[in-house]
Amino acid sequence: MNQIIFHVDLDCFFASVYLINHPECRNVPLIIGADPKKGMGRGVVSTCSYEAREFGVHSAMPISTAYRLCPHAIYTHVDFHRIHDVSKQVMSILSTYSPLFEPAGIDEAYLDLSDIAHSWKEAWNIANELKDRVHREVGVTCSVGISFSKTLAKIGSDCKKPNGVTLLHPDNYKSQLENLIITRIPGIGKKTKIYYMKKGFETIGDLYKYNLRQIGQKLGEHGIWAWKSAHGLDGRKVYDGSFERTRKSISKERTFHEDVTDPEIIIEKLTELNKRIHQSLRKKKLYYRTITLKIRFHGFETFTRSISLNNPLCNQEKALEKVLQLLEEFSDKKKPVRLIGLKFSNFASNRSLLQKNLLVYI
Ligand code: TTP
Ligand code: MG
Repeated sequence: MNQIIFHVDLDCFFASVYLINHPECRNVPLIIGADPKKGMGRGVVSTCSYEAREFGVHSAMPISTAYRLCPHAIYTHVDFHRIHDVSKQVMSILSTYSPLFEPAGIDEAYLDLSDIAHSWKEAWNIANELKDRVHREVGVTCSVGISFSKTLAKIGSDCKKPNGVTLLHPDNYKSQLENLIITRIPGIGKKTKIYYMKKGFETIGDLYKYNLRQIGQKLGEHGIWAWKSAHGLDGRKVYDGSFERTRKSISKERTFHEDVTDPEIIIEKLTELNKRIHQSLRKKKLYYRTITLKIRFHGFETFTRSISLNNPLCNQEKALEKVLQLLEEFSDKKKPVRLIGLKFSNFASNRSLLQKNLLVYI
């Protein structure tokens, strides 16, 4: 029997949170983000209601562009406090549907219903019940993708937004997805798209035209990954938070070709290491409580310094601040540096964070 996986994603989440307390703003364009300052504002759109999307407004767009497209919209700022609160309410409802529950961000989660739903029909009914319950109890809508892999469930949740349920089972997924643009596969972004377009692959259906061997010849390793993803063969399990017990730390270090005395170069390297480690931390959804800096001076004299955080964190900028504080402790050494390294450890999963009401949005 196939796995039965749900991907639940809240609709225009930050805007929906605002609408809970401002029902008078329903059914009109609503834009959440920076202050537009009559078109002169800086910053970006966080999200917007579906009514605003009809004017071409979208997340990450400069707020000045949004104002040009939709000057008559209601503009308001992000209320993180409320957003965390609503996210927590929704997640706690979702987690009652399966013990295999994985929050995947502030407004999305995966659920493994394989041992709970005994047919696609039953899964469909549960998804509709879940969606209605979230609406009834919290006042926001969500969309659900149901499928036999995480990737297809995620693609599915985006198919009938807002407030829709999409079922992609082994017999219908190809016909449902073949006309979608290839960027609907999570992991194929604007840059990778160009590679696929050049090779003549515009839609998900273009991947379905070939077998795996042919795809390997045409598109290489990346294409093989995309082909498998598009066929629901990603092999990813819904992760229930037990990862934190097996993974102890993530670290990276660099040895300089020549010993370095310029603090700018050391800071630049630490910034880069910090960025790269945070890319994997985000992917693995790991929140750390300890940051360690390692430094080796000319002559192999090696030191480590750690900082412990009160609350688990996964935030690149804040981590860099702490790393630079740790570096400061060596400022009187005045010796050439041979190696630097960073380690993030003492992890909490976002599941346990949710339980403790500490989810930090990154
Ligand atoms: P998304 O789920 O990507 O978007 P959404 O919920 O607003 O809309 P959709 O109905 O298409 O799912 O992101 C969740 C929230 O994250 C979003 O409401 C605001 C925030 N966000 C940003 O602040 N900046 C961004 O660039 C994106 C993509 C999201
Ligand atoms: Mg969303």
